Order: sequence, then C-alpha cells, then structure tokens
Amino acid sequence: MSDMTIHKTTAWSAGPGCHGGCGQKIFVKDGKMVKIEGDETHPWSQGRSCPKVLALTQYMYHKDRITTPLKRVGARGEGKFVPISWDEAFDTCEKRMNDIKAQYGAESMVFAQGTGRDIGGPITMLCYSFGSPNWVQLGLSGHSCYTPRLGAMKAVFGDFAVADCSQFLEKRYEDPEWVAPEVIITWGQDSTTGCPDGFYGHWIVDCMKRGTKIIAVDPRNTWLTSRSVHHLQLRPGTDGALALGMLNVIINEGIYDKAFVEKWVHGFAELKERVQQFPVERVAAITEVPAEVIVAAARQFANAKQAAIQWGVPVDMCPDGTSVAHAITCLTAITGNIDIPGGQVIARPSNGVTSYPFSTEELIKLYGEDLIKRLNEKRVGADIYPMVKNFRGWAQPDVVIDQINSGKPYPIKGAWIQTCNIIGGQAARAEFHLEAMKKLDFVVVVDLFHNPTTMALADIILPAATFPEKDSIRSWWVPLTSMKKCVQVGECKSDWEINFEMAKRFNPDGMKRWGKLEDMFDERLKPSGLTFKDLQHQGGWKMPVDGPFKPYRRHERGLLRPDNKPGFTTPSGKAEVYSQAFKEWGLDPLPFYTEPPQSAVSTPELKKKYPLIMITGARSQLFFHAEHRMIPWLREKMPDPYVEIHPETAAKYGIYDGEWIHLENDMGKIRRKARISLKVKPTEVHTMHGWWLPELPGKAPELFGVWDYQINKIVPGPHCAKSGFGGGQYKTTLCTLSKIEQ
Ligand SMILES: Nc1nc2c(c(=O)[nH]1)N[C@H]1C(S)=C(S)[C@@H](COP(=O)(O)OP(=O)(O)OC[C@H]3O[C@@H](n4cnc5c(=O)[nH]c(N)nc54)[C@H](O)[C@@H]3O)O[C@H]1N2
Ligand SMILES: Nc1nc2c(c(=O)[nH]1)N[C@H]1C(S)=C(S)[C@@H](COP(=O)(O)OP(=O)(O)OC[C@H]3O[C@@H](n4cnc5c(=O)[nH]c(N)nc54)[C@H](O)[C@@H]3O)O[C@H]1N2
Ligand SMILES: [Mo]
Repeated sequence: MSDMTIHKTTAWSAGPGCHGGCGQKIFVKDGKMVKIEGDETHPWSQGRSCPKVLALTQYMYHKDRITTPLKRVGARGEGKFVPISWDEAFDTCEKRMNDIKAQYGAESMVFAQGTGRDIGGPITMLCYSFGSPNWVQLGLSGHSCYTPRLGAMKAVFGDFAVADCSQFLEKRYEDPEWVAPEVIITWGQDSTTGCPDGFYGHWIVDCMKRGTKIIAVDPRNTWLTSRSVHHLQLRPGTDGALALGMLNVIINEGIYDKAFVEKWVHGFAELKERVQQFPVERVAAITEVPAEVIVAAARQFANAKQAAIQWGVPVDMCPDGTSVAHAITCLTAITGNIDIPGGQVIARPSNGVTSYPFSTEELIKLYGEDLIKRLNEKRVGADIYPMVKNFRGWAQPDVVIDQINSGKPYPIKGAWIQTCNIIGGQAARAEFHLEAMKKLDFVVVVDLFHNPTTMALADIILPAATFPEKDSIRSWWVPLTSMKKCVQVGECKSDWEINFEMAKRFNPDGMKRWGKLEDMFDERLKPSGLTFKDLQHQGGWKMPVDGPFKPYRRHERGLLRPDNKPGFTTPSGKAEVYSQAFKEWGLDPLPFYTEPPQSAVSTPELKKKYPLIMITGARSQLFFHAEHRMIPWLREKMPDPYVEIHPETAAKYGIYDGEWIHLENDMGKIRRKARISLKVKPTEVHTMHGWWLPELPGKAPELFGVWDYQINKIVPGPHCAKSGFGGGQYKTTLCTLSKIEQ
C-alpha cells in the first residue's frame, strides 16, 4: 500500500459520461487507478457516488477501449480499422478538413456533440477556429434537451434559475440564509435517477427530510411520485396545457403574489387574458389529470411561502417545448418565487467563469457583432428560426440532417463527431440519419469505445480520455472546480488537448495567445481571481462570494444587470411573462399549448392502428444513454432491454412477463423483453433508449444489433416547434405490441 496516492478531482464526462460535477477521490497505484471514492468534503456531492462512477475501473481499463488513433482501411461499415500515430491522425484530419473548406467552404463541416459533457468549450473552440458556424447536437430532434428550458428562462428572467436546495451556499443546509422549499414540483424530471443538468437528485431527498412536500408531474409512477402529496399523472406531451391550467387557477383565484407582480412582473394582464383559454375542466380533458387534482396542486404551490420547480427533458420534448417551459416559468414568476431562499435561485456560471466563450452574448462581447453576423449568415436553420439565430449559437439539428441530404442551400460534406452516438442513441429516426450521413466525404469520431456510429461512419477515430485522465475546469453553476489528470491510459488524450491541437492548426493567429492549454484555463479563470494552479492548491473547488454570483435577492440589490440598476436582465427590467424577446423574434410572446403530433386528437386513424403511447428514455442509474452496456458490473444489473407494460394491457395482448416481443409502428419494429409493471398506465408503455449490444458483431449491417434494439429506429422526426427548439417526439410516439413468431 505504500505507494498508493489519492487525488481529488471532479467527475464530469467520460467515465460516468454524465453532466457531472461531483467530487471524487482517485486512488492511484503504479500509475493505475485502482479505486474511486466520493469526496466527503465536496459541498455538492458530500461523498456520494453513482453506480457508473463506482464501476469506473472496469470502464477505464476495459479490453475494448480504444487507446490509439484509428484509421479506417476497409469500406465504410466493414469494421476494419488500423492503429495510427497521433501525428498521422492530426495530419489526416487537417488535410481532409481543409480540402472540404477549399472546395465547399468552412460551413460544409459540421461539429456534432452529444449532451452537456465537458465539450461545449472544446468543440466550439475547434468549430469557430475552423471557421464553421455549424455546431450542433446532431440528431437530437428540436434540440430538445435543456436549450428550450434555458431559452424560456432567459426570455422571462434574463437569467437561468434552478430549484434552491442550498447548492449555492458553502454551508449548505446549515446556512442560516437558506430555508427549505415548502413545495418542490418535480416536473418531468426524475432527478433522483439521473442527477441531470448540474442538479443532484439527493438534494431533493435532503429537502424532503427537512420538510419539503413534493408535487410530481409525471405520466409514470416512480420512487419520487410515490412520495408526493399530489401526483399529476398527465398524458405525455400535454405539459403546456397543465401549466396554463395551473396559471388559470392561481390567477383567477387571486392567489398569486400581488406585491411581486405589481412591482416586478411585466405583462401580467396579457397573461391573465391568455390563461382564460385554459379553464381547468378543459385542461383536465386534455391532460387526463382530474380537475380537482390540478386545482389542489395549483393552490398548494401558490400558497406556499416559498416553492420551487425542478423540471426535466420531457418539458423540452413536448411540442413547442420552449413555450411549455415559458408557461412553467410563469408559474415561478407570478408566485414571486424567484431569487428568494427556497424558491428558484438564479444560477450563473461560477464566478463569471465559462470554459470557452460559446454563448452568442459572450462571442459578441469578445469578437464583436461582425463574427456573429458572418456566422449567422451560414448557420443552418438561422434563417428559418430567429431563436436559433439570436439565442444560442447552435445550428438546428433537423435542418442540418435535411441539408446533408439535399445539399441545399449549400452542401455539407464532413462531420466532426465528439461525445455523441448519433446512430446508437441521440438521433430520432436513426436509420434516416445513417443513410444521410453515409453521403459525407469525411467523418471523424472522438470516442472511447466502438459503437454503431464509429462502425458505420468513422474514417478516423480519436481516443478520448476519461475524467481522471484529464485537466480541465468546470463552472456549470457552482462550485468553480478543476479537474486534475492523475493517470494516463494508452495514448488517449482529452477532448481539450485534441481540439486545442486541431484549433491551432486551423487558426494559428487566433490561438497563439495561449502557448499551452493551461494558459487558456488561466485566462478563462481570471474573473475568479484564481489561476488553474491556485484552484488546485485550494482543493479543486471554490464557492461564490457575495455579489452577482451568490444568492439571494440580487434583483433588488442591483446585482444582476450590467447597468447595476435593480431589476432583472430583461428589456423592461422585470420578469417578462409577456416576453419582448420572443416578440422580437417573431414568436408568440405568451405561452401557448400545442397537441402532440401523434395522438387521438391529432391523428385519430394512427391512434387506432397504434393505440399505445410510447414513452422512451426515462433514465436509469446504471447507464448513460447508449453507453456502459459493456461494463460487467452495470450490465449484470440490467442484462436486457425491457418495456414496462401495465398488467391490463399485457393481458389484452396476451403477453407474459419476461416474454420477448416487438414494439412496432409504421417506421418498423424493435425487440424488447416484456416487464409487467404498475409503473405505467394501461394506455402507455415505457422503454429505455440507447440499446445496442456490444457483444454482437459491430460491422454493418449488424452494427451491434442496433436495428433490433435501438428504439429511435421507430421514433419519428422532424421536430415540432415554431422556435426551432423543442418538440422531439421521444416521449409521445404511438406504437403497438406484437408477438415474435418463433
Ligand atoms: N444515469 C443517467 N443519468 C442521466 C442520463 C442518463 O442517460 N443516465 N441522461 C442525462 C440527460 S442528457 C438528460 S436530458 C437527463 C434527463 O433526465 P430527466 O430530465 O429526469 O428526464 P427523463 O428521465 O427522460 O424523464 C423524467 C421523468 O419524466 C417522465 N415523463 C416522460 N414523459 C413525460 C411527459 O410528457 N411529461 C412529463 N411531465 N413527464 C414525462 C418520465 O416518466 C420520467 O419519470 O438525465 C441526465 N442524466
Ligand atoms: N428515445 C430517446 N432518445 C433519446 C433521449 C430520450 O429520452 N429518448 N434523450 C435524448 C437526449 S436528452 C440526449 S442529451 C441525447 C444524448 O445523446 P449522446 O450524448 O449522444 O449520448 P450517448 O449515447 O451517451 O453517447 C455519447 C458518446 O460519447 C462518448 N463519450 C462519453 N464521454 C465522452 C467524453 O468525455 N469525450 C468523448 N470524446 N466522448 C465521450 C460515449 O462513449 C458515447 O459513445 O440522447 C437523446 N436520445
Ligand atoms: Mo439530454
């Protein structure tokens, strides 16, 4: 044991794969990680770990891990790759990408990422250094993850906000300024399972232990819904109507926060008028939630002294997800639950640090309007969707894939894919995506394992590092943290190292101010007054001190706005339930409701043919999306993909528990093991996404069984959102069940 060393770092990205942020202790012996344990001194995670972190040794040292750059030698899909040196890999990427740029323009390369890992920084650095505006979560229909929620909050409050579980205070629950929310609405989020978006599920449990009551909005029964005071078990995708109905109750009963509305809310009269279209009986009919439950929940939320809402990706995946998020944000605004202890706490990147200037706002600040103008001229979808243009520098994913197909208005010829498995999990209508992407001239995938996307498409594969193998910084809300490299596996490099090298090749002038990566971290960290080394010396994390980055009541103290006047960072300085930003972007300034594109109302004939509503992708603690199926400790706990079926439904279809069946609709069918379960209503089924079987042959057409098991083969696109953001049909597709003929 004598030579064992312990290194503290932050878990984020490869390994657990997650949105991360928890403090971990890495035990290293003879240059290898031998054990990992939660860091009990870390203010966010307080020593906790999830199964994916605990299985990390199996992940890092897995026999199938890719540990050198690879070059494809056979035809695409044949699965033949040979190891090459980093020099050859970098040179090849540089040459092939420059060829595309010379022939078609830089915009003909797209830079595709998956969810919010440590990637927004490295990938935009590379994308903009190459000169392309097309940074995109490719395949994620409607960019229906987080972006709609962020957009709505930005429009209403000018800032983002999250449920206050004391996470912005170093002393946490012991801090005298904090009070527990009387009520937390968990709205389409099972945070105890997924710890999504810089929020930890155990915080909600900690609050419950301190008196918080839960109102759960979820079509399924979960651990959390079973402990709620009200479970609003709505029909999937009808959240917008529910929120508008709750607003109707709160406004018409006069139980909103009158003083706050008077002083701080812009457009209340217009909102009041709008919600009259949503009397509770109508909403009950749309959502299938009994009217008295809607009324009781609305009253409990509004009458609480302080109350919070913690919401999840199903909100974004509703049709017009941005508007659904807008409606829910209005609930917070009119009850005065913003910027107060135990309410919705304004969340800004820690100490004003961001890992790279990738928000439109910051890019303008740094490089001027010109760059943005130039990028927006070519950004895919910006001409169609003003919000794509003005809010976040994404290209619109559904439009990108159509453009890869059509070549109009300009051809797309290459893709740099980093942290995403487009074919195995991220993309709706996965086969359509594969067929389109096969047309690309050059595809790079930066990943850790082979998967259906690497097999089907990659010309070059670059091996990425897990979190104990990398240096980085993280400022997703608080605390500001550093990640410290303490081991090396094979020749793997971090996404930062890879993209830093490539960005220098494409943009030597712009990148020359940073000799090495750490110089860039130091520059980014400047607002915090710390260098990368300082941050590490003080234990790897820093909580915010009083000012614009620490709660509460910052709007009253003039700490939010750049002009230092009291108020929110909106045009009116108020919480804009009637959003001037939306209006300017040609969108409805008030929240509205859109029926799911497939339903008894929208498509009665289809509903007869496919009577079941298929909810997909409720998270499991064992896997992150399409990852981890090759990790023995995790797979052992869930060997087979299953579908939850209500006993009445199973009886109707003559299906027994454990039987392999097909889930089917006009797009095709995939296999699932039946799990008879009271978690779902008789009218609905639920199954997880991201299934492919690493133990099956990887070459095309098998692609690890992806077409037998990947649910997104039968999840349609395109999206359904006037803003361009929201409305992937991941939670609302219709299907039926059928027997597998032996
Ligand atoms: N372990 C693990 N953690 C993860 C992930 C993972 O794959 N594995 N993924 C990460 C990512 S990228 C994300 S976006 C988050 C997602 O995590 P969450 O935001 O929690 O979203 P889901 O797990 O999809 O669904 C949460 C709950 O919403 C319910 N639901 C389904 N459809 C609807 C609907 O139409 N309306 C309402 N109100 N509820 C509905 C589901 O039944 C489920 O219980 O998790 C992140 N964390
Ligand atoms: N049916 C259905 N489909 C869904 C959803 C759903 O609810 N239902 N949810 C959607 C949502 S919300 C999202 S965000 C997307 C997520 O989609 P993705 O983010 O694409 O999800 P993953 O399957 O985890 O693929 C990530 C890939 O990146 C690799 N990877 C992990 N960490 C790192 C890293 O640090 N560096 C590099 N270079 N590679 C890394 C992994 O090995 C894996 O191959 O999926 C969407 N797909
Ligand atoms: Mo997501």
